[in-house]
Amino acid sequence: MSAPTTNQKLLDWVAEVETMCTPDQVVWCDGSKEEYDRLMAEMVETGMAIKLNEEKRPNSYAFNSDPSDVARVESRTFIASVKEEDSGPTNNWVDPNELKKTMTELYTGCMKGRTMYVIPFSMGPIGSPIAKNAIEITDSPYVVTNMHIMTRVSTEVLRLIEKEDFFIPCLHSVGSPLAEGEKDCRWPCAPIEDKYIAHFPDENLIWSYGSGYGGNALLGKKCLALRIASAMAGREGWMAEHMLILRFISPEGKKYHVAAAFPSACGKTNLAMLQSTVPGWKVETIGDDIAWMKQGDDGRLYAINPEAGFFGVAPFTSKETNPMAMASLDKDCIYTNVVVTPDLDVWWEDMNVPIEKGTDWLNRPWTPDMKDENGKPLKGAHPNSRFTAPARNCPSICPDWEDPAGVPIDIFVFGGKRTSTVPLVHEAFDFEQGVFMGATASSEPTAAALDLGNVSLRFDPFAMTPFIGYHAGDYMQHWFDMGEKLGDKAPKVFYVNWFQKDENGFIWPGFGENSRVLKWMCDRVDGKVGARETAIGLMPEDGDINLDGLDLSADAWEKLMKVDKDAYKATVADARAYLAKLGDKLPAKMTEQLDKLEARLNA
Ligand code: GTP
Ligand code: SPV
Ligand code: MN
Repeated sequence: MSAPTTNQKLLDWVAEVETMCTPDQVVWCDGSKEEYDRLMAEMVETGMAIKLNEEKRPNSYAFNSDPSDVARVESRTFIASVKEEDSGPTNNWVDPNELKKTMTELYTGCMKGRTMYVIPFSMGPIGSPIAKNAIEITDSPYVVTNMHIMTRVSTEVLRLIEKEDFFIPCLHSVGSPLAEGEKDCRWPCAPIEDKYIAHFPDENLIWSYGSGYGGNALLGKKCLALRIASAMAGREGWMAEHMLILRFISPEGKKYHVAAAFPSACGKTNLAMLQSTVPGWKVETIGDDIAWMKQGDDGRLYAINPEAGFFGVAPFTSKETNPMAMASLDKDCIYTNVVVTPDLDVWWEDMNVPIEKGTDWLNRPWTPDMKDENGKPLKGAHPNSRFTAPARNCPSICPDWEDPAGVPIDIFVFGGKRTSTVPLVHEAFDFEQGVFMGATASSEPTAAALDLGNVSLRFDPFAMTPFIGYHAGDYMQHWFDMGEKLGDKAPKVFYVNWFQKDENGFIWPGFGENSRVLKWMCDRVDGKVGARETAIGLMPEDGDINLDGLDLSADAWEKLMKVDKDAYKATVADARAYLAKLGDKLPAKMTEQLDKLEARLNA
């Protein structure tokens, strides 16, 4: 196949990779439906993909991964900056030359027996001034089809690359060459010790080897749009954040824009697609995972979603909890590690749909009464099973979601999963305290990463711990600097926790009911309601969050709103120890905020 571009940089890079990886053939992708259908047909033919029931799930497919390749692996993720101090304590660092040497050995001959796909894609609307043009080279047709949904794959991107003579090179291989005549397996990948998710921020380069899983293999997402982009943003004065973006519209038609950062599997997709229970108020979805934000000419902060689809957590997604996500799954989707039913539909835990039997994510016959080795129900879908859905399928998608100018952010929200201590909602006294709240956010671990070990709680600054492409201290300072630039145009900052538990489970009903909390935030933005001062921040006055119709006792509400000073004092001590790891890159403003919080708690 002759190359459909004249850009010499790109031709040279593709030739170099081809020489190193020695694929059987090279295919340049164009993002067409014909290409998608052809690759899917090939994968169905080889048994990698299952074509789902055309009546129930038109144009949709299911995949099961290798049991070892189900999530991101933070221990195998590297920020290989030239200077070690540019990587920082939240990242694994290796000298870039050394890492390239190690990985070049792995890449040598790694595509034998496979096709090398060259994918031109844009993060953000093609041609928009905020968008980035990139090329992913991969030997995985699963990656190509997922990239079709998650990014804008198009030959138009090649034209822009020719014009600008710039692209972000992203190299991916599953790391599983085939011997002459060897039959491929269902999900090729390399053993954990050979997996590398590598970033070279000084040259905007991504090298990923050995994993086929989303966050490790769809390189436009976490690798480009967060790790490489956050490093660029830090240098250039904008922001690349692990945030959903939504528009909340009042009955009078006033629009409020919210960007919210929760760690992986902590509720971004759900909040982004929320069905408001506040009469007359409505949510429109703009993005569910990543926000790129720049200051506009009017001084405000404008956000775009660089993605084109949702790579969402399947378990717990149901018509009751997230009807907009369920509707997005009606057609044109890819499912990974879910249960496939005998009539070729999909199922997962807490979907609230009855099931008699199916094939589980490990490809075994499965029934819902089966137990694991501990006597607990044997899950049919992996806890980190995912759907890949086009954003255009979502009924709540905002008409302006692809506006290259973005939307002006009024409200930042931080949060995480905390079964105790952290109240339902509080507001920062000012932007600086808001940055402190984001920087000291914490959460209980989820199934979205493989190797977080047995920790019960981890600090997760801005929900970005696994995604900061540079030194976390410099990154925190960048947040303070943005605050200074934005001045009185900076968004108001809030912290939420939907996840407090008592003996009966979650205290707060969550999901659609979270709109009641969003409504309070909008009232605060408009100065319509006051707030009471507490040691940790501003909290709602009684009655300002409408609780009509909720099955919530006065006791339960008190628990949800309690500021447990002793527990917070312990957190301050933990935060000090955690932040000490940033050494002399810890912003002075962070220490100042810690001292102030401690003083308020002791007052
Ligand atoms: P990533 O895609 O990994 O970045 O995650 P995400 O933040 O988009 O997470 P998602 O919205 O998929 O949430 C994952 C989990 O949080 C699921 O188990 C949800 O059911 C649960 N969840 C989300 N919102 C709520 C809520 O308001 N209350 C409760 N109890 N659970 C929630
Ligand atoms: C996350 O883990 O935060 C995700 C899923 O959004 S993945 O893209 O696989 O990292
Ligand atoms: Mn995410």
